[in-house]
Amino acid sequence: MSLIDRVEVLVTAPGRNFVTVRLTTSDGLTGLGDATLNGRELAVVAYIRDHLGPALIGKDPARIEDLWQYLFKGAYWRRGPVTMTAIAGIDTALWDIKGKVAGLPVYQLLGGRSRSGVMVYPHASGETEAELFDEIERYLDQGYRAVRAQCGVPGLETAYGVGHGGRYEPANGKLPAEEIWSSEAYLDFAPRYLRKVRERFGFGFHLLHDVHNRLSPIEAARFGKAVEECALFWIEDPTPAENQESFRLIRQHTTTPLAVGETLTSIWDVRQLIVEQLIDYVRTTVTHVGGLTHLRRIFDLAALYQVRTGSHGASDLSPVSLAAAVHLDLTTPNFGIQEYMGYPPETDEVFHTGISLRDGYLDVAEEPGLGVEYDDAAAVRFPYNPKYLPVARRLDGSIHDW
Ligand code: KDG
Ligand code: MG
Repeated sequence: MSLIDRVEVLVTAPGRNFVTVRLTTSDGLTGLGDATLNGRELAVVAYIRDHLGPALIGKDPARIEDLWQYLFKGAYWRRGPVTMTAIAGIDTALWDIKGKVAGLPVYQLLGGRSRSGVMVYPHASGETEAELFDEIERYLDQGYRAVRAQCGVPGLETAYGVGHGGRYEPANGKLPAEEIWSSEAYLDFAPRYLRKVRERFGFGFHLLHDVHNRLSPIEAARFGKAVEECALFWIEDPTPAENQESFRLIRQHTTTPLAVGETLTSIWDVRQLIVEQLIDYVRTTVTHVGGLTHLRRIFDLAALYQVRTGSHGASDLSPVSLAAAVHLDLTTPNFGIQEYMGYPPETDEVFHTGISLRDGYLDVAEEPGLGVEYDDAAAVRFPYNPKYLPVARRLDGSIHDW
């Protein structure tokens, strides 16, 4: 019988930091999983290297479900981003191995295709409206069917989601940078530029917007109402979701669809949002909810309540994460949309994938497993580069949700 022989945690920074789990079996098969937690990478590395990894040696890699329960339920200390990201790296690598053993792509193991491609949305952003409009135009010209729009807010030097001269990358400081936030300025400006986007480009594509937890429930309700005429695909993270019941208030006031989940790490964190139909899209991602084993459970719960999926897919999730997401998206009946920012060329030097993009839809190559190769020789050329996400302060200097 083939057993888990080796557990490696690989850290590389080809464009940005990524943590990758590589499992090797006694008959020489390898599986990859993404375990990147932006700005907290080494906490996950230590958790796998010092705690989970040693317990996996000699275990049967075919028993994915039992290993998941062993790492989650068996651990006593459970949930939370570090734990769930570590479990995700291992779980995803086990699915990769199972696919290789079966000689089948992972989406076949999950039930086969429900669709021919995975609709994605890229990020259009600008410090000014003119820059934002240029980016939207560029994406629409490339055939994307959905675009997320974020614009700098006049009077605020930085705004969430806006790149400064290039790709948007929020993790940018050796220590957390401090950004200034004003909900009043944002609430005044954002509905106006979103309306202009529709006036200029029409309604023939899906328009998305990320509020990034910046509003209170009643402010979010007002925002949702103010943008109803824009027919948004969703507003994302309108308010922090620790108080899941606070979404009732937003729901009572607006028909703008709501999406939540990128920082939530288990089915328990989204249970109420789903079963009370307080959201329309659940955005949990394979890398931060314990891997495919747990994510598909969340998606199945969501299906019972007409909640669709829209997994987080920022470029601080590695191509291994994207591949796993696309395999699951292909099979999920209640799939909605997948976030996709693409990667810089350095990232593609380390992670070789057969993922293709056509007419705004992603697909995977028909390789066994996840279809991703990790290039060790390239990876060592990009050593770990510690970076933090910023913090946000209100105009009076007090800390706000970032
Ligand atoms: O690591 C944090 C980023 O992934 C996050 O800020 C990006 O909100 C985000 C998104 O929707 O892509
Ligand atoms: Mg977001």
